[in-house]
Amino acid sequence: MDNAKLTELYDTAKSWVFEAGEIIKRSFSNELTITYKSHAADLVTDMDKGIEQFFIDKIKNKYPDHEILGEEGYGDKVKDLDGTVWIIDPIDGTTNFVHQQLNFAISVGIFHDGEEKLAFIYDVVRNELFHCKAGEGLYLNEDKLPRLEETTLDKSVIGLNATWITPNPKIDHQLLLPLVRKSRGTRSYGTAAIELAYVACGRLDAYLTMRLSPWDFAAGYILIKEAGGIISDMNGEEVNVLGKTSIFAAKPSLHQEILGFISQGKDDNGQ
Ligand code: 2AM
Ligand code: CA
Ligand code: CA
Ligand code: CA
Repeated sequence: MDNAKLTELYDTAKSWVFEAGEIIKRSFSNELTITYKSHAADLVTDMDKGIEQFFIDKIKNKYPDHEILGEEGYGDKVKDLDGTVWIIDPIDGTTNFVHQQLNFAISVGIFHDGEEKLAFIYDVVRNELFHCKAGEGLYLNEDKLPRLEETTLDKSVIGLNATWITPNPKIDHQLLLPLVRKSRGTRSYGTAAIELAYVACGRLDAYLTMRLSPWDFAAGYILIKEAGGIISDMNGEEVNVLGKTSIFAAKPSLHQEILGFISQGKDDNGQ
């Protein structure tokens, strides 16, 4: 894809993200239809579905050969990142959307022939759009943000869900205790997209989570790389963008420091 085409795609995608944001803002005065997916904490609203359908209609109309992977399943069965692929979470942080009407975002990541190209994470209520066109730096609205600098755990604020430091079936909950003890503090926003955007812009120094799907992290993955941060899975391995995975994003040297604690914890537990 040449630069002119990429710029056109960037401008178009950005305008649709803003348009979708307006639809969500207007919805606050209407009653929401809320249903459960797998369990009582796994909510979906008519707005999640409506916004995903909004993007699909726009994309299929203007770019019929593009593929779309969306959380609510109205897109395509995307098997690889050949061609142009949009990975969309229409509302990331649905529980917050329902309970707070705050701390949720639209997340759109666009890949072309396997390469990360464009990303948009739009905090609709705060009017904050975190975005990038690969190679041109990370932006918050109109402002270009500095690249991420190195830091140490004792000076860091870490995004972490409390679930992972209480006994749970997925990981040894002791593993992440050093982060809670040694960092300046932990935060949990309940929206992976915003937490990843916050790492990209430096509001968080790192973010760890155990199980996300492509739509939760695709745009954040692109933003963090563009900002000079490191994003991997919990073992420090390369992320499979089309798979379910743990996610560990951090400033460069901090990523290494935290990985040390994680592997040390695993050794201590004989894992
Ligand atoms: P969602 O709001 O789009 O579902 C905190 O719940 C974060 O984890 C959110 O980013 C949420 O995305 C994501 N998440 C992923 N799988 C989830 C699930 N099964 N239930 C609730 N949240 C989930
Ligand atoms: Ca969901
Ligand atoms: Ca999500
Ligand atoms: Ca969602």
